[in-house]
Amino acid sequence: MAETKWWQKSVVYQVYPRSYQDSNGDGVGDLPGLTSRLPYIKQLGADVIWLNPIYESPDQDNGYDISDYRKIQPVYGTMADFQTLLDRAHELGLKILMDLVVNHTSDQHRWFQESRKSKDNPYRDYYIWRDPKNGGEPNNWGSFFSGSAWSFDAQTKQYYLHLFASGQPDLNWENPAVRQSVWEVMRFWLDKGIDGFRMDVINLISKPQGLPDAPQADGAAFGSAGALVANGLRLQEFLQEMNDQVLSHYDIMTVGEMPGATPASAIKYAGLDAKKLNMVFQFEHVGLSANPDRRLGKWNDQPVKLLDLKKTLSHWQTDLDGKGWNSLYWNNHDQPRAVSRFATDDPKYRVRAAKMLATTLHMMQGTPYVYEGEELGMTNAHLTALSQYEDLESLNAYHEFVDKEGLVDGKTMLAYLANMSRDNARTPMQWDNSDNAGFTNGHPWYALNANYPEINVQSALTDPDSVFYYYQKLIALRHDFDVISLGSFQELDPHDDKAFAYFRQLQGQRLLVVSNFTKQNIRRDYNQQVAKKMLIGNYADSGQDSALFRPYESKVFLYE
Ligand code: TEU
Repeated sequence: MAETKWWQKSVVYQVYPRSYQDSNGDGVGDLPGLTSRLPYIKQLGADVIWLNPIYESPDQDNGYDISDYRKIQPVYGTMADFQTLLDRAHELGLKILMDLVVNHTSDQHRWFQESRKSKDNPYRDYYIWRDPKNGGEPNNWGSFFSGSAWSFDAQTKQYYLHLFASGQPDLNWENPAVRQSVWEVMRFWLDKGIDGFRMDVINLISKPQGLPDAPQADGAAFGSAGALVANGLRLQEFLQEMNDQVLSHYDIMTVGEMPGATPASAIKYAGLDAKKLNMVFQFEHVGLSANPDRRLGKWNDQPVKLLDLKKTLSHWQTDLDGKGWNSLYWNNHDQPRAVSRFATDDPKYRVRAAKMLATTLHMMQGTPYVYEGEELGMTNAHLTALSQYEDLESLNAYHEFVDKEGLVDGKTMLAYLANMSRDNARTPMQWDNSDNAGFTNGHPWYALNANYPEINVQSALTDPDSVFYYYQKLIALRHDFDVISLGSFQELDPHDDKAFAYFRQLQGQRLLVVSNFTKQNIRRDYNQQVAKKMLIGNYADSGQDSALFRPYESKVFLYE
C-alpha cells in the first residue's frame, strides 16, 4: 500500500468566516474573531480548517465574486490579521485551506473592467465574449442563479458568459495568460504558508467548443448548461498543467468541488495516482431529493429516502477504494443543515440523530468535513417569509419560478426554500445563550437561528453527552484506528430501509457500523455479540443489548 498522506488521516472543519465570530462589533464575522476561536476548533480535534473566501469582493455571492485575489476583504480584517491567523493555527497544529475561486471573478475585478473596455483590450480574452445570435443571447444556457447565463454589454455590443450571477463573469481558461495569472495567484498564497486549496466548481473551467445549446426541459426558460459544461474536453490538461506548474511544488492538500462528478471522473481528476487533485466534492447524495419537475432543479420539500442514500454513499466507498479518495460531508455553506435534511431536528430526537449521522459518515473511508455548527447539531432555520432570505440563489429562484414563470405558487416555493436554501447554513455560529449567541455585540449581518439559546457551544461544552463531545470521540477514533481511515468498505443489507449497516476491514481488524435511521426500535443481529468491544454508541447504555437499536441509535463494534 502506498504511504498514507497526511490528508488521509485528517478531519477538516469548514469555517464560513462572515458567520463565525465577530471581533469588532460590525455584525460580521472576521479573522481576529476566528483566531480567538482556534482553541475551540483544536479542542474538537480537527486537523485542517477550510476557510470560505476572504478576498476583496463586492459580496454579490458572499465572497465567491472576487475583485482582488491578493487583498483581504476589509470587513474580515487585514493581511496582517490573516498572517496572525495562519501563524496561530500552525502553532496549534492546525492547517489552513483557502478557497480558490477561478472559474470566474467579480465583474469589479480589474481584469474584467479592462476586458469590457474594448474588443482589442489586452484583457478582452480573459473572459468569454460572443456576438448576439438572432438578436439575442449566443445560446440557451441558464445561470445556476436563475435567468440567462449571458449578459449584454452595450459598450462593445457583445454578450459575456456567467454561469452564476451576472456579477461573476467566467474566465476564459482557453487563454494561456489566464492560466498563468491563476498560477501566480496560487503561488502568492502558497508562499505565505497555506496548506492547500478547496477549488470552487473547478470542473466547469473547460467550456465545450462552439458553446452549443444545452438540453432544455419542456417549458423551461433556459437550457441546463451544468452537465454540458462539467468535465470539459481540456479539464484534464488544465489540471495537469496546474499540478506541474504549482501543486507538485508544495506539500499541500487539494479538494476540487465538482458538480456532477462520478466515481470515474473523481478517479480521473483526483485518483490516488493521478497527480492532479487529492479528492473531490461530489454532489450525488446532496442531490437525491431533486424535484421531479426538472425545471425546478434542487428545490423541493421531500425527505431523502434511506435506500437512495445508502446506495449512493456505498457505491462511492467501493468505487473509489484503492483508486481515489472520498471527501465525506453532510453539509456545507451551500447545503441545508445535516440533521434537518437527512434525519430529524425534532427536539425529542435531534441530539441522537445528529450523533447517528456523524457515526454513519465518520466511520467511512475518506476525509470527513465538519461544517461549522454541525458539531452542535445545529438545525435549519425554518424560515417562513421571503424577507428572511438573503442569498441571491434563493431570492432569484423565488422570483424566477413564482413571479416570472409561474411554475410554482409562493407558498410551495417558500416550503422549498425552507427545506433546501443555502441560507439555512449561513445563520451565525451559536456560541452561548447571550445576545446574538455571542457571535457579535453589534447587529448581526444575518438573523440567528431562533434556537440558539438551547443549541450553542457553551451548553455543549458543559454537557458530557453533547453532540460536540461525540464528534470529538469520533475524530479521536479516526486518528487512532487505521481501519477507519484506510480500511475497505462492505455494505450489509442494501434493501434494509430502516438501518444502514456496513463492515470496514483492514488486515486483522474489522468494524461493524450500524445506524438506525428511524424513530422506531429495531433489531439487527450481524453477530456483533462476538465483537471484541463496542468502540462507540450514541446511547449511554448502547452496550447492553447489542442487537437492539432504539430511535436513531448507532453503534460501532470492533472485531480482531
Ligand atoms: O457552488 C457551486 C455549485 O454547484 C452551486 O450551484 C451550489 O452547488 C448550489 O449553490 C447549491 O444549491 C460554489 C460555491 O460553493 C457557492 O457558494 C458559490 O455560490 C458558487 O460556487 C459560485 O462560485
